[in-house]
Amino acid sequence: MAKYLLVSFKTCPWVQRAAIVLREKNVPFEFRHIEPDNRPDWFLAISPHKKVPVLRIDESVSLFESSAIAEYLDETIAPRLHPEDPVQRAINRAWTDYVPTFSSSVTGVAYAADEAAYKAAAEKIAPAFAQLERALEKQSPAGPFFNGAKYSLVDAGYAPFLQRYYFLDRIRPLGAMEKFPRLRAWAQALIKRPSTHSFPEGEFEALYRINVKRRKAWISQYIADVAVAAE
Ligand SMILES: N[C@@H](CCC(=O)N[C@@H](CS)C(=O)NCC(=O)O)C(=O)O
Repeated sequence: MAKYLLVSFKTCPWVQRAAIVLREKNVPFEFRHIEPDNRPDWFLAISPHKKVPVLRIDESVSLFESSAIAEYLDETIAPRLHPEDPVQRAINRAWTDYVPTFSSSVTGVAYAADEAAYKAAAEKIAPAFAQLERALEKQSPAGPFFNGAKYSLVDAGYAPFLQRYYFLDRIRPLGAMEKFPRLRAWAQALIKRPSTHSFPEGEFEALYRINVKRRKAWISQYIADVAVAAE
């Protein structure tokens, strides 16, 4: 098997998506964490947009963009996470295309610079959740994953952001999830899945809080203790 190196910032959700796909496929890989404020020259040379993730393969090829990395891994390593049916595959791709819109509602809350920006971002969460609730009604009436029983690339795309919603809700309650039972059950199933986690859960939530504080986000003031454990 090829040698895989995943270059990462510890709390990056897009890196987490790529790591989840590697774990779902039981692929051994080296995780190399670099600091956002001190990106080494070797990294800048292989990352066109200076962003993580980069997946380096056999020390010769560098792939970037988490969606492209996920698709590449799915095309080259079993088990296939995309559905076999082309229509279902198109529907799945359409919903992974919605990840950036969905994620911006969550990260908008996390990194809002003032209360007005926080409130404006928080108001976008329920409409985004409603979209996903409707998609789940069609795709997965019985759960637990996006396509029902079988885990897919859609699950890997949303897991990091659904996890962060709970991190934010524990810093300052947002109360949006309660109105969407299917989404809530999906989020819980993803959080329970071992592949979601690159770090022990409590440690990761603390790292996330430190990152929110580092960015001097408005909600930082509500972080009394970075070490509050996950539920
Ligand atoms: N669309 C990209 C997003 C990657 C991304 O935004 N990564 C962030 C860290 S979570 C980054 O490297 N930011 C550095 C920068 O913008 O300079 C993907 O899916 O891989």
